[in-house]
Amino acid sequence: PKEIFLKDYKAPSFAFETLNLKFQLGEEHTVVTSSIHVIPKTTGGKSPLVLDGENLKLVSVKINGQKLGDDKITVSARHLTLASMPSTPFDLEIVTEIEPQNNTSLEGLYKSSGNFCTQCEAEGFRKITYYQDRPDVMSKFTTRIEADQKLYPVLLSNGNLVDQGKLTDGKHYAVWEDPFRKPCYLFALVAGQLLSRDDTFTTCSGRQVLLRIWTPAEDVPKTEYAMESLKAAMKWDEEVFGLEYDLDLFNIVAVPDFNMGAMENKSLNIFNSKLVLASPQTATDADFAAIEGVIGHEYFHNWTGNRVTCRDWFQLSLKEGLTVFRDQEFSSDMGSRGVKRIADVCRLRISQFSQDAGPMAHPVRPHSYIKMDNFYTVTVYEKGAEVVRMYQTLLGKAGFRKGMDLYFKRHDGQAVTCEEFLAAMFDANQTKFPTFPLWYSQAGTPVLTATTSYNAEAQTFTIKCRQEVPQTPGQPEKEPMLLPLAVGLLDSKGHDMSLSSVKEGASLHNFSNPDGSSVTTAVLRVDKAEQEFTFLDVKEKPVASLLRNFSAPVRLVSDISDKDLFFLLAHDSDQFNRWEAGQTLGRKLMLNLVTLQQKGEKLRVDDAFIEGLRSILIDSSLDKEFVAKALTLPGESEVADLMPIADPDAIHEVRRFIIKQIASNLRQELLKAVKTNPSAELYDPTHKHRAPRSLKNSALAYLVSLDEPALTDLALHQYKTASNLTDKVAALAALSQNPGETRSDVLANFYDQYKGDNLVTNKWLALQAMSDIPGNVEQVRKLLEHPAFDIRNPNKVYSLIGAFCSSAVNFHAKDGSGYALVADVVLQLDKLNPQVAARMVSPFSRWRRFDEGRQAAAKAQLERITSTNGLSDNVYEIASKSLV
Ligand code: B3K
Ligand code: ZN
Repeated sequence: PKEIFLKDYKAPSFAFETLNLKFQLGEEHTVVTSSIHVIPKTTGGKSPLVLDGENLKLVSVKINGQKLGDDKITVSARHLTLASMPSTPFDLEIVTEIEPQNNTSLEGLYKSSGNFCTQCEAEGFRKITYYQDRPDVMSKFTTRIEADQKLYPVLLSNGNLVDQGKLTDGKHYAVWEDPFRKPCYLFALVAGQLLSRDDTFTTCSGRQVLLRIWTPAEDVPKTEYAMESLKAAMKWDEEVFGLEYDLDLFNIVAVPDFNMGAMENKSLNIFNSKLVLASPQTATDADFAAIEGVIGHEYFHNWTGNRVTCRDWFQLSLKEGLTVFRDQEFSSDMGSRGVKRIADVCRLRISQFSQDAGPMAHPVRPHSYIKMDNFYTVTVYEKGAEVVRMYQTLLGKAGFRKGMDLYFKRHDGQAVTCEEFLAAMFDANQTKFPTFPLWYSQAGTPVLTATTSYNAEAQTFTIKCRQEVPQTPGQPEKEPMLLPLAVGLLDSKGHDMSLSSVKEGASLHNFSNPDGSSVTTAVLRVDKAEQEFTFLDVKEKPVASLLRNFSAPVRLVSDISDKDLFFLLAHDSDQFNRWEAGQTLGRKLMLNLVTLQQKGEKLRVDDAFIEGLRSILIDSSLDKEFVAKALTLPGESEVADLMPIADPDAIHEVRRFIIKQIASNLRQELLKAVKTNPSAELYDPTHKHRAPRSLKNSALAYLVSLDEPALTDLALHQYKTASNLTDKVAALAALSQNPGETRSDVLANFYDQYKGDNLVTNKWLALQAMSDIPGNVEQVRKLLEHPAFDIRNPNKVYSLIGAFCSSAVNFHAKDGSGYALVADVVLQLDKLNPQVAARMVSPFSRWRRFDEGRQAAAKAQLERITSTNGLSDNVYEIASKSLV
């Protein structure tokens, strides 16, 4: 397999000005005719034109209407090379044949439930026709689709419908024209039996946009929330970023077979059904929230990604980090900002920090790849979003907006790099942070160590900072980089002190808000390996709230005492840090108990910890969704990442033990939380209604962990009477913690009730797959044969195998049976869908973190994978890099 490097980037030597595509869709094969107006960029000499293409049958090539001689054409497995091309503009016509009905990779043109659809990002267009499949080749697309009218009544592509009509033999056609130049990864085509929910949106300049969400007829009623989310996203982007939609039509199509969540094709977004279809009885609060977020995300790409796109795939975070940041902000404004931040940081810490500490660690802008699909990662997306958030933290909201405005002013219609984004941000604010660009090139999570001291006489408070960026593959040495450290100081009553000034080296910085109000959170710029900041006029010994709102994606190590952590948990005005204080205490407690567990000693939970949680639980002034988050212990994998040798069994035992201790000590308060927060008869997914529901269901899970008949009955009652799927699944999840007859009965009952609905049965698969009950490996193996499972459908693979890997005790089963199970599936799946197969290899990548026995077992499976003949590049890249 060939590795591709950022440093080798070369601009294309042929521009493609216009592209006319004709699709003759058929059951046996589909004929694709591509007519390109080519503008050679190199002066003099007749250079060859090298086009990308995979699994295509070449029918003919014409230059300016003349058939090109065979001696000028070279076809290889990945390319079509056309020799001695004219040095003046010319028309190129290429005819190819493809078989979408046999395309199980779900990239390029394929069939899902009988309908034709496409997925071109990153490099799927080359499975449709020969082309310069790279984002810096932008062209004006016109697409003509011809198909059987009965089988495929709806024909869609990007842009505006400019012509349609009947053909002979029961066929019909449609012609779509996209006025905006775009790279081929944004091309889309859909043909099939679909109906739409229609609505309109009037933009800020008064233009009416027709909004259409397409699904099979029976699913149209389930698209209401997606439509509401779309309208909210369009309005939000106008209000927050001044960005208006630029066409008169916006289509979304939901398909059941899709590798990822969704795709932002220009004016024709294609979505995985699970991120469009929702009803109170078939989707949970989490599903509704995900729909809102992803509908927003894909819509926001219209500006950040489509109008301004990437020069090459190494720049992926230019559009993805930025668009994730935008969707996070959108969801924050729609719901609870604090809770959203907590959820995003959890995800970052659990998945991205772990990736950054392992063999697959790569910078936000990777230096190389074998398969680009493998780099749609939490690092590019979530850490990339943190990088964008840091610009905002450093420049302020208004400064950030100025930067965005300048970015669009300079680069609308262009394919650019991360440097251009950075330059727009800095130029718009007439500033420069010399070490900030390192966030794009250095992998690894910085460790920020903070030591604090108070000088009562001088009334100063000093924070000593040390930063270190750990080594990562290929990057043994790192430079210090700019970390924005947001700090607040609490007085003895727990109130924020007003901050007057801070001294750093020789420079003094006075704080003042533009509106004259006092500053209570200061953003320190940590950019040296060692650095000291001294706050002046600090009247009493404060408790420091460091890294407020998680102002930089770092591991913070501080000398803060448990007493101060409890104080922050009770008082911090920064919701994120209030939650984080509890998490820090939880992590410490779990690590301590794991040591005891490993020594076979008796476990005990401090009263202070329980009391801290009790006061949060009974504080009626708090957002109930926040309370639910604060009651949740750090995850097992988070704790595993902090241990020299991860011990999944001990961590699991300890976490279960603490949960039961909390449940038995807070029984009355938890019961009250369950009883006083019933769901309203009429389901409502908004934060106001979701918040009490999440608290009630967290409380229920705690209570059921005690495995007492009365408490189990409480959950059974909720299971039976629930009027929405959130409550039903929460009760089912709570009950399935405890092995036994009740568990099997409710699981069977649930399947019976929902077996007709794939999206709901996927939850049933996931719930069983991620279970920590002993010996679950065999159960998951059996589920592979269950009618609810289908290896060709990515959602089902994620639900069964993806979820299974999240149960540390079973995936990392001592006997290696969990590893063997996943490897079996990977090898079977690789022949069908390499992209999804590669995703299932990732959980292996942290194998060196475990004891020798597990290491040997995991390594053996990785070696078994890499030594398999005919392995895809996708799986090869992840497996072989994991072994290094
Ligand atoms: N841009 C797509 C990702 C497509 C990935 C293909 N391997 C979805 C998104 O981030 O919006
Ligand atoms: Zn995206």
